[in-house]
Amino acid sequence: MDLTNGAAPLVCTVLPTYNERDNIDLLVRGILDHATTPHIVLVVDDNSPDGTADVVRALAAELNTPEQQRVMLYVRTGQKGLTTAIQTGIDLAIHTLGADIVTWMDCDLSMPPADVPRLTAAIIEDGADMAVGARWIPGGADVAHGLVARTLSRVINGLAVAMLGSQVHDYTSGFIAGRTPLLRGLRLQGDYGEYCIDLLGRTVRAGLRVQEVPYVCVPRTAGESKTGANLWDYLVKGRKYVATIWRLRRNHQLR
Ligand SMILES: Nc1nc2c(ncn2[C@@H]2O[C@H](COP(=O)(O)OP(=O)(O)OP(=O)(O)O)[C@@H](O)[C@H]2O)c(=O)[nH]1
Ligand SMILES: [Mg+2]
Repeated sequence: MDLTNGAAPLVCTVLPTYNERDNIDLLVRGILDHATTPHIVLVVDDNSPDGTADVVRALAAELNTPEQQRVMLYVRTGQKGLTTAIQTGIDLAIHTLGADIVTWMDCDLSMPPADVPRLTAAIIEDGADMAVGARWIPGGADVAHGLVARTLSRVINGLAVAMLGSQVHDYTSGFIAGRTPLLRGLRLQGDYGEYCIDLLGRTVRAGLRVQEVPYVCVPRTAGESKTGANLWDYLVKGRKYVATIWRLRRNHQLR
């Protein structure tokens, strides 16, 4: 779809969930309340034992009408994992729902739902191919994580900027919006932050336009982190992130 031809584009926000019962209601309502274009929220839940899917079913029953489906749920039973959940959501958003723009974010309310239209505006109004919510630019911040996690994130993102390009300063963001034609040709690969470095790195290196939108990452108040929060976990993740940056850089040089 030509986003400049005046018709309002359809945006689909993919929400990957595992045990987010106490966050998902507020998040879905927040996204729909702030939406500035036709908007569908698609929750991809990995059969969470805490009953996240039941909360989404209740929301769908309340907010959907025969004319307008605003809340959709896809429950996966045979598969688990953040990256494949997002990819499943992107595929459904594009091929089943006909979305023009797909966005996704964490569901722990650490990424403010009010910022979703700022990401889509970067595409619709400013002509970007992809928009990324960024903590490490003026106006952005991370008040969710401690000093060690913030420092490691800044060091890894500094390395990514030096090796992959300075269009992006938060390669591990996970708060993304992309045009359908771009996303249709891409497959996410890697775990958690790795997939994000890989996606943004490939997009930047392909010469496409990525626009950053500052956002403030706030602490999760309900539910538990799935990625752990001790120094060892951060170092294990960090090693994988550096390996991803290095692989992208080497592949580009070889080409
Ligand atoms: N569908 C699905 N979603 C997942 C899975 N693991 C994590 N998620 C979701 O991915 C998002 C990020 O998970 P978090 O636990 O917040 O991980 P994180 O943001 O790296 O960790 P914190 O920095 O501690 O918040 C949340 O929306 C989770 O519910 C999974 O296996 N399947
Ligand atoms: Mg989180």
